Amino acid sequence: MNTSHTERVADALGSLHIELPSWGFANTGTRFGKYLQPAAALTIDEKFADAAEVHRPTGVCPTLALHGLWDLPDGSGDVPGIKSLGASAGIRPGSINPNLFEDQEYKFGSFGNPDAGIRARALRHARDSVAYAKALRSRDTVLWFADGSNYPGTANIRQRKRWFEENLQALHADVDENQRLLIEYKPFEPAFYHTDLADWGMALTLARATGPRARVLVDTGHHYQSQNIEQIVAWLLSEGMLGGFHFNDRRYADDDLTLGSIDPYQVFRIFSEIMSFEWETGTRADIAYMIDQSHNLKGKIEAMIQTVVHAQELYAKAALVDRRRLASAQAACDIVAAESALHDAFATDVRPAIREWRQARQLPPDPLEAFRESGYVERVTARRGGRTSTSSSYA
Ligand code: LRH
Ligand code: MN
Repeated sequence: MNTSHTERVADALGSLHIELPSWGFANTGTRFGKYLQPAAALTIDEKFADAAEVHRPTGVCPTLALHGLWDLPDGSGDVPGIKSLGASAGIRPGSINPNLFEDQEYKFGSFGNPDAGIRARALRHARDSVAYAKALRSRDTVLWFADGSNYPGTANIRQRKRWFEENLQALHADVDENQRLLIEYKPFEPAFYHTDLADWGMALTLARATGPRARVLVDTGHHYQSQNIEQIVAWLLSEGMLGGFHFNDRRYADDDLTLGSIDPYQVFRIFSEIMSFEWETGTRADIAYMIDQSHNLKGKIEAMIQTVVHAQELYAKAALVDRRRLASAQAACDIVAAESALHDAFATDVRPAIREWRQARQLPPDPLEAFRESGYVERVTARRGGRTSTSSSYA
C-alpha cells in the first residue's frame, strides 16, 4: 500500500469515534426468548467495565450510550453514580435513550397515545432524559418511538402526527444550545400495520417541525429490504439534517446483527456518501457514529470489538476512494470508471495500514486477539456466573 494510502487511512481512523450501546453488553433476545450468557453485564457498573474492555484495545470507543429505564432506573438519583463509574472506567456517558415502549401504559402509544395523561407522562420521561443528558454532559438524546397500530382504521394517523409535533416542540424547549434531539424512524415492529415514525421523510418532517436542534438518526436495520440507505444518507446530508447512525446489519428485518456481517459493501457505500459530502463541501459532517446491536449468540464483548474493527476497515476503505477520479467519471457519465473508483477502494486490504496505525498508538495490532488473551471473559464469568437474570425487559 503506497504512503498516501497509509496516510489517508490514518487520517480517517484518527477522526472515527464509535459509541457503544450499554444494552449490547446485557442479555438480550428475540420474542422467542433469551439465551443467557454467564459473562453478560447485568448492572451499569458491569456495562461500563465491559465497554472499557472494547475501548482499551481499539482506542476509538470513548462513550457509552445509556437507556433510560435500564441504566437510570432511579432517574436523576443515578446520575452521580454514573459520573463516577464513567470516570473510573475511562468511558464518558454518551447519548441518552428514553424508554417510551416498555411501560404497560404505552400499549396504544406514548407521544401518539389518545390518552392525554399518558402523552403527558411520556413527555415527562423524555424531558427527564434531556435533563440527565445535561447533568451527564451528554450531547444527544435519541428518540425512538414504538408507537403505531396493528389493524387498519384503528388509529387517527393525522391526529397522532399532531400530538407528536406538540410533544416534540415542548421537549425541544428544554434542549440547550450544545445539545441535540436525534429522531429515529423505523418502518415496523412492534407495530405491524402503521408506525407513526416509519421512515426518513416522516422523521425529517417532524425534526423540522420540532426545532433547530433536532436531527434525524438512521438505524441501518430500520429500512425495507430494497431501500437505498446511502441515498437517504445523501439526502439528509444535503438537507443538513443527518445527526447520527445506529449501525448494525440484517438479512431480513431489524435483526440487529453485527455490522458488516451480512452486507459490508452497504456500510462502505454509506461511509463513501459521507466522505463525498465532506470532500465536496470541505466540511466535516457532524454525525454521531453509534452501534445498536443485540448479541444473542456471540460473546457480547467479542461481538462489539469485531464490530468496531469492521467499522474501522470499511471506513478506511471508503477513505481510499479517489474522489477527484470519481467526480470526473460521474460528470462524464463514465459509469464503469465511476464504479471502479469504489470497487478499487473496497477491494484494497487496509488491514496492514490499520495495524500500523494501532501500533503507532501503542494499541494491539489485533484487538480481538488481545482481548481473548486478556482472560477477561473467564474472570467475569467466574465472578458473574451462576446469576440468573429473569427480568422480562428487553435488556
Ligand atoms: C429500536 C431500537 C432503538 C433502541 C432499541 C434498543 O429498534 O433500534 O434505537 O432504543 O432498538
Ligand atoms: Mn436503534
